[in-house]
Amino acid sequence: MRQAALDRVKLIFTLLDADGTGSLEAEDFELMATRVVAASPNSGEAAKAAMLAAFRRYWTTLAAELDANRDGRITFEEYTACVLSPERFDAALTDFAEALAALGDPNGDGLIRRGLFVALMVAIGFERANIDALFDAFQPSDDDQIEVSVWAAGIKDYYSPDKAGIPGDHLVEVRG
Ligand SMILES: [Ca+2]
Ligand SMILES: [Ca+2]
Repeated sequence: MRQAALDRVKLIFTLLDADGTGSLEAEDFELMATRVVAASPNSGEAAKAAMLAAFRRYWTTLAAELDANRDGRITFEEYTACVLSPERFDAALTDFAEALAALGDPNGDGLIRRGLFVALMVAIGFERANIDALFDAFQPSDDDQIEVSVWAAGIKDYYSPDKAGIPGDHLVEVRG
């Protein structure tokens, strides 16, 4: 695996451990789903429900595939196995990426404003400077919006073990 992919996986594991226990449990995904949905108050109920469902599916998929010792929690060691066989998570990740991108587009015009993008990514736990760098890398329009499809694709790239030099790497950089 490429180092860039490993760095991305490390960061996302830390953020997914929303309650800070040091491992991933079902509660982490409930907590983060609540935070993320709360960051987009103008989104419709269907979009919010889809986001919640996507977080739950993400957890049940991870638990089914990665909880090697079946103790209801996923350690970092267990989690890193996900990057070795990304195809097993493809459906859940696609679901998650589309739900998150849709949440960022309350008026359904296919575009996401920087303000809501930042709010959602802060809710997940990323740093503001990294979020702005990522948004810029997605090449926003003159009125500072990006396409929903670009973001959804970017989320999937983030989890791809063979990708390096992608916009998502901006999330990992330590920025001052
Ligand atoms: Ca946890
Ligand atoms: Ca386990």
